[in-house]
Amino acid sequence: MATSTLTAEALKRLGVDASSGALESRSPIDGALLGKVALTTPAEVGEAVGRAEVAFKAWRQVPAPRRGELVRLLGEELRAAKDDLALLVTLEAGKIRSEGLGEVQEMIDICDFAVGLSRQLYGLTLPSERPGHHMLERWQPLGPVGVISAFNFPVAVWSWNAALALVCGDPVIWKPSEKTPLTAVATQAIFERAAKRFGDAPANLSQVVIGLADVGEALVDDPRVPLISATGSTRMGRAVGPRVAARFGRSLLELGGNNAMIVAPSADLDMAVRAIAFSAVGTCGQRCTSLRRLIVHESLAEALVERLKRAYATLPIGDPLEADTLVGPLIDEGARDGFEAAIAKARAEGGEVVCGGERARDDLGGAYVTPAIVRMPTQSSVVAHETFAPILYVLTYREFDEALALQNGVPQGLSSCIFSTDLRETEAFLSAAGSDCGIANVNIGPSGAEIGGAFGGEKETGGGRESGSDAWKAYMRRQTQTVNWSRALPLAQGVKFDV
Ligand code: UN1
Repeated sequence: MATSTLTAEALKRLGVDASSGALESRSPIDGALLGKVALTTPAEVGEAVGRAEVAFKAWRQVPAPRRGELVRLLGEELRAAKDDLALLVTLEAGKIRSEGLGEVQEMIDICDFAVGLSRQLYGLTLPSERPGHHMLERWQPLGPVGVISAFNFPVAVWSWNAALALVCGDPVIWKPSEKTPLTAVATQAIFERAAKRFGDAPANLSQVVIGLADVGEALVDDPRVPLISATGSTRMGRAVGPRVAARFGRSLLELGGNNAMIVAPSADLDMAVRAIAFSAVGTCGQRCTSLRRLIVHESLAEALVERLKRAYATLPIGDPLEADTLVGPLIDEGARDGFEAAIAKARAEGGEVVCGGERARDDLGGAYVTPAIVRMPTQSSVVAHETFAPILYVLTYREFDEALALQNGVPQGLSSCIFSTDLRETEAFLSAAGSDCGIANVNIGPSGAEIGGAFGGEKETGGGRESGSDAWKAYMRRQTQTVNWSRALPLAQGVKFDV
């Protein structure tokens, strides 16, 4: 069935009208027009923030476990809508079906996590130095949260932010990628169903604003939005971070990754080959956690590259709606241009293209490519740069320290991993002097993280943490409280000030 028909039917089942508006959504699968949505103006962003402020004043007074109930209902609605929303993710972002379903599962998982969290927004009690006093540290709702998300996880990133923000007492204003507006509008409709079932939720707890950079800027510059959580390129983060800081706002940045795997002599190669294939070509190399650099012990390099070449030769590339496909399209022609430019640059820097690097499936009408493996003489500039496409650069090492230096020797710091069965190596990799990334894995690839851990990275990845662990603290304001229950007024540090 045509992508446009499938989209129309899924949108109808989800109760979404996407028939008019200035922004067209086109499928990366075949270029077909999927729907149209209205563009928000910067002035309308200001109005949305005003509505979020009103919602915040009411929502912050609702007990946190009750706020959790709204997120529980959101999780239920997502379960009911899982197939349709996942289908839209495939149609609009080009992910294979199983990855589209996985993305919606991440949304459900974070809702479950946040429901439990709504009873665990723990503060501290602290001993006071003064008699008859006690001190507390309490976490208070922060205010409207601006969420800026990318095309590659068009709905899950919103949910990592929204599920936490909502239990923390904060409304959310979401600017999705202009490449994936339909999945955003559909997610908003699902949220509204949950809010309706909840009953007395304030209006506008979740709002979507759609547009290009001017819409993002209006959100980023609004002093009524204390937190901007932005996912995208390092270039975008370089623009957003200083603007938010200039008004003393907080930002949570999830930017580029340039994730590596070290394959040591003791590695289980069967496992490594599978992990490499999933993390380097899954999502057509368009995860921020995608594997981009393979750092292989020189004794294994020939054999491993040979095995990978054989595995890559069997990859089914094509329409992600088809059950067997493992590699769908890149998001658009611009991404394919970037892929081809990187391959050319790699060659110019002395790289040997072992396989792939070509255009593929011109019959389908999307930007399909054959995933590439490129052996590089050194970690040159093309390798240090994140190209959002399936290119795996292969480097070799002799000593473990050399591998670690290569792994850490790029500007980005999101995810990393080692395949080794040598405890000394794996522990060194996980030690203070080991991987410098936000995520460090042993005997699994760099992508496909669970929601229970804090997700994010260091250096040019931006330093933010979303999702599990104590990432919720970014969505709250910390308040230190001191209470005097005595009949005297002793001053701290023994200061005397009698009047
Ligand atoms: C992203 O690519 O923006 O770890 C996030 C993973 C997913 C999240 C990726 N859970 O690959």
